[in-house]
Amino acid sequence: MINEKYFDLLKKQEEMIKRKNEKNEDFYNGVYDRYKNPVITRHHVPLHWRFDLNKETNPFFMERLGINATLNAGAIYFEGKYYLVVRTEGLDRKSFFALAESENGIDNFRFVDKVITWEDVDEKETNIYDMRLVQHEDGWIYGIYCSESKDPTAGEYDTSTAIAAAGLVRTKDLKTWVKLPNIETPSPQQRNVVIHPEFVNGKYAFYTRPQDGFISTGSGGGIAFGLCHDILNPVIDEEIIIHGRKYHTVYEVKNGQGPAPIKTNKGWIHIAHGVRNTAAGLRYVLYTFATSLDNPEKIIAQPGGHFIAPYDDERVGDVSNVIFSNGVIVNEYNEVFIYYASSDTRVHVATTTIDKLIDYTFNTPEDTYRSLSSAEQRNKLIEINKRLLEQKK
Ligand code: M1P
Repeated sequence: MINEKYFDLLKKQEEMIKRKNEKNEDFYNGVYDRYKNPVITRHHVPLHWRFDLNKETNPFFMERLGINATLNAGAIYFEGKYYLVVRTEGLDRKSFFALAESENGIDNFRFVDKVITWEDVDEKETNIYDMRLVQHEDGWIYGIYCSESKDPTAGEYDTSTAIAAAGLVRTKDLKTWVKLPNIETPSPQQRNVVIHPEFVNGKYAFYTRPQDGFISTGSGGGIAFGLCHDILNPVIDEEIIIHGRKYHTVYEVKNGQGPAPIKTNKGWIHIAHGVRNTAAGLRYVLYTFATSLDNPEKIIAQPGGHFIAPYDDERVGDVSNVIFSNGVIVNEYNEVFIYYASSDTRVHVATTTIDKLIDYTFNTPEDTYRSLSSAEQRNKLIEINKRLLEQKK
């Protein structure tokens, strides 16, 4: 017998899921639109994934397996629908992947079927998260995620030092997932690894993020590029930093490739996250840069400053002051859907177009790296505008 409370909650949840998402008209920067509601929150997770519906075994209708957060979602446009592989975190801190679909990419996202699993080949793997979903030209859809385990060399009383590795799976239908070996790189720690959608010199190409520590970059850091010839035995022998950390930028402390780069006629446009330290802890923002079409490791444009930063309510959550993106979709109309999580808690969308993304990435002035040079950069803009405004008088 199903508890009646289930039907009450289901009705409320349906109303919330079916709610139309509208552009947030209070926000304007000409680059992208923000929306009033997040596209996925923990309240979107189906009730039967959380509650035991049976009145006899759950007389108080308690949530047996609650959800803490839904965040960092991989994204793909597949057979005309917008899919997210959402990092879904239970109350036990363990993240898992869950597929959600929508017809328009902006609202009505619904979790599909049941939680994604694959062959469990590594019993030391403790946590999995932040999948990048990439349709590769070899015909497979690859998912690269962070596979985290306890550092076996941690001292007896150290219960938190961990090792991050790049887990690899692939699928053709988003239903059946094949586990491949983790990607080996020279770095002892590896998160934010992304496969490039095309072969480069006949090889699989990857963006990596070498680090010495699980959290701290140490001597590592920066977005690196590396090649591998065999995806079934994925070994990247060399990681070359293509976009490093730099003093007094939004990526001073660390950075990482977001989703796979977007191919445009001007170059590959990358959306990455950059991290700096503040008195209130780390601040994560998104920034963009472009690399050459012929040579995706060569930077050809890098606008200064952040592209998306925490805004209003986005600032607060489990890990406040964080914007993180590992999913973007470009549809057949060259509309761009950037899925980003705020404060490690919920997923939002920002929409723009390929033309706007190109204009932003290639025409936004670069960081001058010094205050007075930045002031001059701004004064130039003011002078040009003043002349224009005077002509209008
Ligand atoms: O808490 C903010 C983010 O921290 C990590 O990012 P990075 O890999 O750059 O250190 C990740 O754990 C990410 O999931 C998280 O959103």
